[in-house]
Amino acid sequence: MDKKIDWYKRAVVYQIYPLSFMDSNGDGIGDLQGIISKLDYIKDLGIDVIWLSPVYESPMQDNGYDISNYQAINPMFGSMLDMIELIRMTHQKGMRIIMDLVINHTSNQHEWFKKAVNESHSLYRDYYIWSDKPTNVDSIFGGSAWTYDPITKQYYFHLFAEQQPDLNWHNPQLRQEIYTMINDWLDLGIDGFRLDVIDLIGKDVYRQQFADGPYLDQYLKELYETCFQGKDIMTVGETPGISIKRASEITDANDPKLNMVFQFSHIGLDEMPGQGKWAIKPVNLVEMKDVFINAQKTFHQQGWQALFLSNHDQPRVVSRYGNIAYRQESAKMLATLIYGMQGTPFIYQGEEIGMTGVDYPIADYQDIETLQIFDILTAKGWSATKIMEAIHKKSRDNSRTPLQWDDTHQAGFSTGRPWLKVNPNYHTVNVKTDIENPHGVYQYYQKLLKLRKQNDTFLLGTFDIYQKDNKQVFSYFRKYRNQQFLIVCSWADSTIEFELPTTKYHLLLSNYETVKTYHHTMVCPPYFACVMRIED
Ligand code: TEU
Ligand code: CA
Repeated sequence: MDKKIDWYKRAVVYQIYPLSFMDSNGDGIGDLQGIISKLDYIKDLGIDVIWLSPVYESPMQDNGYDISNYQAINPMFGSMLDMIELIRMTHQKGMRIIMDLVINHTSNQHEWFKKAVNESHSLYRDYYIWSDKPTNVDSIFGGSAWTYDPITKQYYFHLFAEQQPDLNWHNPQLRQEIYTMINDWLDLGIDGFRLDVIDLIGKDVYRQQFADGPYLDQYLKELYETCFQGKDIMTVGETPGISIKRASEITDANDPKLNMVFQFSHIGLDEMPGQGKWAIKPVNLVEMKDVFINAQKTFHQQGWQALFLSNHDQPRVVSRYGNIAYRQESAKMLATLIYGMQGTPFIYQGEEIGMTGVDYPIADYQDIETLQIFDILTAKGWSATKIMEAIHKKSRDNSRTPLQWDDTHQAGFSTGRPWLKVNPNYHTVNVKTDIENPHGVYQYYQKLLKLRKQNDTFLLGTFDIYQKDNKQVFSYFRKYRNQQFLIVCSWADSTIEFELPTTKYHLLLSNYETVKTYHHTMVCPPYFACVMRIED
């Protein structure tokens, strides 16, 4: 094994959404002590790093992505002592922990914003973005990006909810305050950060340049030099609005800014082009291959990326790309597809047991984006049926339902009433049932992650698509030195035949117990996946 490779490239990351992970005190809300009680479960999966979604003080309009105090822990999650204990315990188990850093915006309850709105002449006024007249820009959650402040009689800018005013990164004093805060967390023992919508900080609002704005490289460089340089940490930027090429430049180790990014080009493939996330279309597998070919080839040359299909903003993968009639098969197939590629694997809580999405009535949803879009689409004249169909498919609450630990009261998540309804399928889909099952999803993840760790080909190898025009099978080679793997992933819901490039291979892993082949032909049952080593 090549020892010189940075640890963050070899690492496997597990994302925890604290609200929904594990409730230790029966108030229906997941918390830090709940996480501490489940560290062995995470470690046993094969995890090296935990990414903790925000636990800072927050009015929770956007579940913590609206921070009112960067230096305090939200009491609903626990105390600063609990946080210190979580860091210590994570380290004790041989893992690291990174925090979410939301610095494109704050909550409107942050002291800076409160001072900024109460007084036009406050020093803090310039920490935010103001205008006498709103421009014609929509926020990402829908509706205008400008909200009127009746006290100072100007509009403030927000790319997300109106309770999330955007920070003015052009103000050097604001930048210094943020850097100090980041360094304080690093001093406390945090191993790095996931940087929320970091591609937005270089924006020029008046020239209508938002993602990948003209100041992005400059501010990222300054952030790197002031906070990250020379430290043994991991930084991963969320960059939904950036091209693959730019994402690879930003993560180029020869001009370091961030270790890696979440690049989003594969995420919008079930959307009608240009019509936003709620106008849905079926995924075209060949189109998806094109996107991954481009990303894999670009990052092979320069930079580094996170491998992900899901997170707390995205629907559950089984419901989105797989098939709940083949729940375990498709969960494993999708894992094989994405974690066979080059990059650092990110697993979102619940993916490792094949959790699925939900289809609640609107009254059961909690997500601010979902509730806002319900009103907006209603006003646009969409029928209730069409709106609910879109919400069932795409609402962020799909992935935010409590983690299903067992088949007891509230899926073992809480002794009380959870903040968001538990998915009713917890009687069959839960951690306890899954981990005990040798054919469960969890044990497959363990094997897949182990295979990755044992073979540098997954880490360093080239990526070459096989049978690009095949509309049902996503298959690719990974090659490094004299080793060559072929990954085969069927998206078909029936049994199909697939022509292999050779008859000389050794099967390393599959989501079906028996694999039938004759000559060059492999018989692929629904959602079949395998990893094979090519022997010639
Ligand atoms: O998300 C940013 C983002 O642009 C999207 O993922 C967006 O939330 C999604 O497309 C809407 O459907 C980050 C966080 O991950 C998200 O939870 C926050 O709401 C958002 O930033 C604001 O902080
Ligand atoms: Ca709790």
